[in-house]
Amino acid sequence: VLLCLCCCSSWLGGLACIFSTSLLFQILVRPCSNGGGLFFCPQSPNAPSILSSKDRTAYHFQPPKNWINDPCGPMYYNGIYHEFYQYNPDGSFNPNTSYNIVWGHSVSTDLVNWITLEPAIEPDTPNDIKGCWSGSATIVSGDQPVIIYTGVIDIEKHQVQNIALPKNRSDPYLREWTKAGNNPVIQSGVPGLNSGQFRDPTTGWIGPDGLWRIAVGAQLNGYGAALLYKSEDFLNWTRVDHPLYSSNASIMFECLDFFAVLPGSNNGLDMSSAIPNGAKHVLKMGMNFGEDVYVIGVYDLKRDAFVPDTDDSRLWPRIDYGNFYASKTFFDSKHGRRIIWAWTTETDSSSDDIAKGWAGIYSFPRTIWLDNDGKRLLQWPVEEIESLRRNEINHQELELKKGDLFEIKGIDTLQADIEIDFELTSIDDADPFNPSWLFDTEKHCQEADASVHGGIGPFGLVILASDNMEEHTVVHFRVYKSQKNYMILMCSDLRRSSLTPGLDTPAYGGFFEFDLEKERKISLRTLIDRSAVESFGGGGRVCIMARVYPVSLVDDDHQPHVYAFNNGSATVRVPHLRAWSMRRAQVSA
Ligand code: DQQ
Repeated sequence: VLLCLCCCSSWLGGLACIFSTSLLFQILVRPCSNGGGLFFCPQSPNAPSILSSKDRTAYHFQPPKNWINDPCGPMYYNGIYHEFYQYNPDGSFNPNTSYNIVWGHSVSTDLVNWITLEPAIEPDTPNDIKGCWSGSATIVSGDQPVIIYTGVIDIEKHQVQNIALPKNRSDPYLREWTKAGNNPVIQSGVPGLNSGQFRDPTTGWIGPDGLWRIAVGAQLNGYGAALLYKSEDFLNWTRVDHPLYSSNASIMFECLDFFAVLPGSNNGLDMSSAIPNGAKHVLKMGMNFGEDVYVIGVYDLKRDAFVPDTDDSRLWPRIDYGNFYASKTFFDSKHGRRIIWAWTTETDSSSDDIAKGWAGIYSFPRTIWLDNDGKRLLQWPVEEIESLRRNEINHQELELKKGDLFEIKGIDTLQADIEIDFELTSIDDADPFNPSWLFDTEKHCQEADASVHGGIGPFGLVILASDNMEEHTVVHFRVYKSQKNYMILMCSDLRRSSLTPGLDTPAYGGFFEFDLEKERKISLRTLIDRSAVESFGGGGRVCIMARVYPVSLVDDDHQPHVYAFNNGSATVRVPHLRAWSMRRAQVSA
């Protein structure tokens, strides 16, 4: 069904409905192109506030109320998944200056539905009196869960590392935690270390000498470092005299994560056991206080140091190119997989957050593994998400010519899971790739937005679109030919997502290399959850998490629209399009 679109009614002084889709993009873009965006329409001067209960997500994790930031210490223990999180018990504002952040605690049996418990760790000793900051959980000797976390000890925010243990291991939910008598187990006191930038200990791993190791993020001599510590019993720690890794790519590494992956396998590896030969290691670093970057490399056991495949930090990929920070992985021994999730902020104002009574969500838990070529991590929502699917709709063998839009109907377009494959009918029309785009992909997504015709692409999804297209979010691909291979650009362009002024609405973007000679299909999966839009491109090679607050959700009783589109010269086929409405998960009770 090729649709009728109504756009820019106020600007054109009347309702313009366009039935012919071949000229659709040209016509839409021309009268509205002064802003440079597809479907660009002038914004209403008095756009209403975003405040709407419709913005609260239905299946992305968040506690019933208040502010959250980093995920902390995720683990699977005795049949239960535990999620701890930086939580402000006092309200839905950033507690940065109130010094009262605690470890919130929720549990689940399926990573989809969650039960909220009382906070697990609160600032009540001199070793954490100004805040219990981020950290990790390790299951020691197969059955002893141990949390190691950062304590803030004064208003200058000096930091130390502390341990907490479950009070009663036979409580299935591990509700109560006791702080170790020998806290702090790690203090700063290292020459060149900034003790106000010394935090977020990793999950432990076992070295070839049978000793435990952890890394702590730090600023050492002005640069980012992963300080390395060793222990026999996980309680008493000594520093190794060189860092696991350090780099001038950032002045500090926050929320480090260090784990092994096996090329060619999507099974996870347990860092508490011996790592098989041939495994690669991944160091994930929170850089520049907002970007989760990873580097694949080798763990040199002799030197006890991580050696990245490339030191050129400009080439380090992001775990996710959108609103996604402080991510944490854990080994799920129930399914033998590694799981990752991260904090996604609100992008509205802090006064809106206070009025809403909540702020911050988590990306949906994703399985994470190494691509066959050993160069890239792949991520995909855990399969348990499928328990939320209902009302499947299915289309096959669609053809999208330049300018075509195809409306996806029959699902709840506010809460949906959409899987679509785009098959290229020819790859000869790919425009040449310019490697400098890699260094500012967001800029390239703005310049080459969905209204700019390319040889192959843009094609993708238009989602959360209002009736008249004044508001819409576009997730799209563009195909380029590089010297060696094909490079695919994926963008999640939020610039027209809401009429509300003052929101943060970037055009996020990331590139991935793809062998189109071998495989002509580029897949896109997008999870729509009210104000969350989480997309997985090329089978999870590029992921983009985003937040949007369309005004039409506030006032409108009817559903937003979702379309598949193509605006490139080459026709693309859609061999399969499947979409589902998504039930509400138990995440807020
Ligand atoms: N958030 C925590 C810190 C961490 C930062 C404090 C990253 O431990 O470095 O809430 O978002």
